[in-house]
Amino acid sequence: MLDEITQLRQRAEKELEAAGSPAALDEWQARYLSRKGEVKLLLKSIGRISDPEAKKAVGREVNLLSRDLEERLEARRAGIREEERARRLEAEKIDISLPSARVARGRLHPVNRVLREICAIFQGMGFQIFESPHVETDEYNFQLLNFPKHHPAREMQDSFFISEDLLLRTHTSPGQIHAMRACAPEPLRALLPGTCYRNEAITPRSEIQFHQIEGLAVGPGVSLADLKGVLTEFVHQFFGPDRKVLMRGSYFPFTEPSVEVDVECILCGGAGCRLCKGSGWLEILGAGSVHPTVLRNGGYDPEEFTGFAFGLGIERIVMLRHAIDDIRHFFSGDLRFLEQFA
Ligand code: FA5
Repeated sequence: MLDEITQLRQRAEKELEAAGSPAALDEWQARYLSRKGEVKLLLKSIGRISDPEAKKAVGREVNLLSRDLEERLEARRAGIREEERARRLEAEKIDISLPSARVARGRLHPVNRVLREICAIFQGMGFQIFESPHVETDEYNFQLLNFPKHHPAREMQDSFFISEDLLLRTHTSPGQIHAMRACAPEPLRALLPGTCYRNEAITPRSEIQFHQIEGLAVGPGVSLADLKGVLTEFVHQFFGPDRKVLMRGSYFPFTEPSVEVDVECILCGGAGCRLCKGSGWLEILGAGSVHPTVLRNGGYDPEEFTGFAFGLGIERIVMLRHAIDDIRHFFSGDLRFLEQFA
């Protein structure tokens, strides 16, 4: 009987080695180790041995065989799992030596770049950035800035109306009221950059959508001289330290007095050329002392507080700096234009 056990062991081990898949292992397990498997049958046949010593010895051998085969089966299962994993890894291997597809890197739009540059100059003079809504009420865009309904000054800023009372802001000046109402009665220095919208004929110098930066300073004793100092410092930092600045009288309903600010022509240095149309000066912004009514609308007592405000158009400044002849290039989506500002 011991010979029989040895033969069974050899046969089972050989077949186990040959089983190469989980299904073949299941079959092997059924054949040798299941309830009706050969090992169990062997165990049952022990009952027929009459000699107790021999019975014990055979019993021990069969148990040993059963345990060994169980262990070998588990080891073989693990081996097959490992072989399969290795095969899968080999099949799914990624060739990382292949160069990747080039990802085009974006960069700031020239308008945004100049906008940030200008903001940084004014931030250096203590101005703080505020954001205000693009969709405004008629009250904020016009009335609180001293443009009553039907006032002829509204002609200067033809608007896109969403309803009778709502419109796309035509300038960043309504932000003055938002900033003042947020800060009054504390003094403030605010900067309001953003997009503006006007119902205008599109020409090489005018778009229906463009960007402005509004500046506002309010405090006791803030004067037009402070405005001139701040704007001269800005011109010197942005256009160059030798550029002259000219303030001319103008009109805006929300500033009194109002001025238009010119910078010495960057092309001819003031001699007169095609760019400055022979005048030697280029207009860059509108400004003035904040009107007392506007101060009051913002929550300040005009007897105690004064202020100045200015508003500059970014596109026209970028056009000046890079000698761009048509504002429509900026948002035409033509990459050949934009890539020149890498
Ligand atoms: C204003 O919008 C005033 N809110 C500026 C201001 C602020 C005055 C604070 C006083 C105090 P104006 O309409 O001139 O002013 O516009 C200011 C600038 O915005 C212009 O100089 C120009 O650079 C730019 N701008 C105006 N309309 C257009 C347009 N259609 N396309 C491109 N840029 C424009």
